[in-house]
Amino acid sequence: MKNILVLGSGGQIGSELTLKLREIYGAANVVATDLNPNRLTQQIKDGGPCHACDATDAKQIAQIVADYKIDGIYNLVAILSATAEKNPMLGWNVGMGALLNCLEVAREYKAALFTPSSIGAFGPGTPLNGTPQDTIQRPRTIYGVTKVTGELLSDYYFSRYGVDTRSVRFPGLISYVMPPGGGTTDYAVDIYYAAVMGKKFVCPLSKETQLDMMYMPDAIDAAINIMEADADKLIHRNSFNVTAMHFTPEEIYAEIRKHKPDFIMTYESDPLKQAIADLWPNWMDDSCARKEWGFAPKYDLPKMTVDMLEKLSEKLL
Ligand code: NAD
Ligand code: AKB
Repeated sequence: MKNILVLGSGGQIGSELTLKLREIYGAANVVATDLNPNRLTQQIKDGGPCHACDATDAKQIAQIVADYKIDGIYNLVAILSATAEKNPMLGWNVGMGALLNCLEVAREYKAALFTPSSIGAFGPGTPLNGTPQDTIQRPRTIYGVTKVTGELLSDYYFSRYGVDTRSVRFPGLISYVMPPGGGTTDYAVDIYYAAVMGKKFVCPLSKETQLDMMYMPDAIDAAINIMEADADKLIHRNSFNVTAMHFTPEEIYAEIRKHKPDFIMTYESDPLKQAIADLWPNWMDDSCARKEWGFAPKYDLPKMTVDMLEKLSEKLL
């Protein structure tokens, strides 16, 4: 890829991915866009081309792709699980609208396309421990339904039209840069903010809710490395299981307390988030990603915790 378009650059992933892509491919060659350009960080605005773009309008995407001779698109536009469940039509229209437009534009302009899937693509009937790469996917959330549909459509455009679609099923992503946008796994970011600010944290998930997670630098590397992977080595495409760690609220709490012994967490269930989390994997098998394109995350829970606490202290205190 030489010229890249990022849709949703103002979000949790986009804020960091856009900067890393500019480092690698050159600042002038990575176009940052968002529905709401005010969400773009100053660093992104100052560092290279930026535009407002509504990904549910195919013409807006096509215009930027034509103007900048784009040959790679990172489509990060979606409504995350908890927010989408409160407004299912919004979740469907935004997630599927953006994806279909990206697929059509990618087909017309021969661009490669990355669209993240999620652990939300699983549901009842899926083995929750060691969730295999190829398994039952019958999610009960609108977010999950859009993710499974997205995986299928992306594979369809590859096999039917040769569009170079690739993606990963991200677990909950943890970052100190941009707060998360309405997901079920947000607690694993919020808990660090509370710990650094010296506030009590009320966890919305139960003590024993185990979920896959990943620190943002590993997620950014995964998004870039899969797009750079040798196509001949890919048996799968949409989407690869990827994970870096899995823990319960008790385990992340204990890890933070090693550094902040006075930090207090209590529990108050959020029934919507709990119901969603209960149907997501405890841990996924990501051996296909490791074998087919060398996925190798660098951060585990202890290493991430040290970095999160250090970076958030610099940012907040
Ligand atoms: P986010 O909600 O933080 O960011 C999404 C961005 O898209 C926002 O800046 C928003 O303004 C923008 N947007 C919304 N509607 C738009 C539209 N019509 N046109 C253009 N932009 C629009 O999301 P994120 O956490 O960065 O997630 C990005 C992708 O990764 C999504 O597909 C999400 O499902 C997936 N994912 C995220 C996580 C996670 O933990 N963050 C985990 C698994 C998968
Ligand atoms: C969410 O909780 O909705 C996201 C995800 C895991 O897809 N963080």
